[in-house]
Amino acid sequence: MAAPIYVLNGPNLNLLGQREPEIYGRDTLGDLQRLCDEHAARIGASVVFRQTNHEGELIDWVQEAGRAAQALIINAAGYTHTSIALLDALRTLSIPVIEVHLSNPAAREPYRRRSYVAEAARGTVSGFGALSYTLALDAAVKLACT
Ligand code: CA2
Repeated sequence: MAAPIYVLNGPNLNLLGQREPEIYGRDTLGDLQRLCDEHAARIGASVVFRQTNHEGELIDWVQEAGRAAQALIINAAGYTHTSIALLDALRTLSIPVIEVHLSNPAAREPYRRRSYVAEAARGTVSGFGALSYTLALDAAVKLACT
């Protein structure tokens, strides 16, 4: 059995579906997890799906992914735009890293235009709501095979 793909989610994403549906859609985090599990099964992969509101925990999981995953998909939420500690952790990985966002930060407030995560990622999928995650899974499987 191949190693799983880690899908890590950062702060406030536990509130998905409850606020700002015009920006983030109506899917809950549980819906997203189900979608990822189902899509992974279709493409012959498995997923470890987690969310945290804590920067240090996110970094612990990034390090764990480096030991246990074939690829990492990360929606670091607000930490995308602020965390050099997270960037340092991502930079230590030799597996493919894919940045993912529900919304399109480039089309929003100027402070969302800077992504530290992007500096360590092979690529970014953003702006497609839940579809961003399944597109990222497709990319992760392809990248992990090459
Ligand atoms: O679009 C994305 O996926 C973001 O990573 C979401 C982050 C935001 O800071 C990034 O710029 C883009 C915010 C996550 C907050 O999640 C909420 C979900 C529902 C209601 C309120 C916040």
